[in-house]
Amino acid sequence: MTDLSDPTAAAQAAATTINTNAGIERHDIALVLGSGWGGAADLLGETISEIPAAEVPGFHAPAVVGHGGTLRTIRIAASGKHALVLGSRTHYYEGKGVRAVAHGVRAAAAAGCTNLVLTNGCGGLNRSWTAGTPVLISDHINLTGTSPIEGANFVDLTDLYSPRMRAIAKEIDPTLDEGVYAQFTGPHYETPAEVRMAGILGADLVGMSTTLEAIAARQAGMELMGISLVTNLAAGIQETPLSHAEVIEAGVAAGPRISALLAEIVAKL
Ligand code: 8IG
Repeated sequence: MTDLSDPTAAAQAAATTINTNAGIERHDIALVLGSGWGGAADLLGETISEIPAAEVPGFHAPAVVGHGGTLRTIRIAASGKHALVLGSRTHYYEGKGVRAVAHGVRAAAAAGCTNLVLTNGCGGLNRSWTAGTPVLISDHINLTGTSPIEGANFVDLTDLYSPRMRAIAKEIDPTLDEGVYAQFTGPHYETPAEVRMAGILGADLVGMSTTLEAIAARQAGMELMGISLVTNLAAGIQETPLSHAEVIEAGVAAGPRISALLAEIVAKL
């Protein structure tokens, strides 16, 4: 396993493995699949290659059951472009450090990807979002207390979640709502008081991923969007305790809708 002491070199090494394995010079669009999104890439197009994450420099096997562990190359019929599907992500709560969290996105950028779709499963604060509702991320609140950027690099995050890509998604599904995503470190879910706090701060969605990757992607010059699958109402908003089984179930139920949505978005990029 390549260490991440030089994040740029590690991303470059991973990109070489990824592009060589796929037999192409570059990829165009990257997708990171979060909880509930595992099957959502199946409609994108023809899979031309696949590699276990553990065989790509700087990557490692996923920590969570229900998170896939491969990197897949899919040829998109509509455009002839190549999508790189990262079937798993490294979460900050794994304790591998923020370089490990950002590595997948940096590798995708080094592999040539200029567009990125970040997906996740999360808790929702809006009662009208029943389990299985996809929500576009309009902006984020990073509550992790850290950044993937090191040194005095003052990266602008205005319009981080591309208005152009969001417009494409809403054109495809005009019923899509938008919301502000707050990233907590996890791995525990929030207390009801923390969920109320997040709401007061302006969050509509609470989760354990995405914001650090989005920041790294912006630094790398990618145009990105995020889509959350609300797999549960956030703690205290739903009456029953949160369970990982419920998260998986909501993803399965939402599968057809989110798969079609993702495929149509990617075809238009
Ligand atoms: I799936 O309710 C999923 N991931 N922080 N809170 C946080 N992360 C989550 C939640 C949630 N649901």
